[in-house]
Amino acid sequence: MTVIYPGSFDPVTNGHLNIIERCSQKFDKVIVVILNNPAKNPMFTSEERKKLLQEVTKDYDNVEIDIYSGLLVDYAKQKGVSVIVKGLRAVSDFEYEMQMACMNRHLENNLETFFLMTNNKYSFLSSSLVKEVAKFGGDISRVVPNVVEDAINEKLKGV
Ligand code: COD
Repeated sequence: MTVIYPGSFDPVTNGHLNIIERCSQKFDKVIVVILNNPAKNPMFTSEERKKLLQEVTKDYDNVEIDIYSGLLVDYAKQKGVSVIVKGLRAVSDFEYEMQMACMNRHLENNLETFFLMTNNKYSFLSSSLVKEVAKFGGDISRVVPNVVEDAINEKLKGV
């Protein structure tokens, strides 16, 4: 079975990577797609996010990285995939994720969303917090891959 793991990935964290790794072990193919979340103002361009995701997933043969501009349901239809995977960190994620899952199924009846619980180690982790900690000089070396840490620091130098 092929699944789609959608997100902003601005940038990819060890929490995202853990979900990707677990999906790659359970499913035949995982398409990680970078989409636009209108509520967020990204630090990285979609192409930069794609490069970082490609770099940190290069050891997984069944993981593909893509970018799409538009509705997730349209992307899924285009790819012929009917299962979306999302990660859940805390109760606070639940309401928003449930709304999106229901709206996506409302738009495309055949589309299911499977949820994977975060690994406890990463339950506190989000791209936004990582960027905030880095901005104020905190240590992010244990929450993102090295290449992502370097990319964030590079961006912050340019601010
Ligand atoms: N542990 C486990 N899971 C995690 C962790 C962690 N530490 N961090 C993040 N995750 C999960 C999130 O819960 C989410 O499922 C996924 O990883 C991606 O997270 P983000 O933060 O990178 O991405 P989001 O939440 O901003 O993604 C939102 C989308 C871009 C998927 C959404 O806005 C969307 O579908 N946009 C396209 C337009 C569309 O179709 N809109 C209608 C939606 S109903």
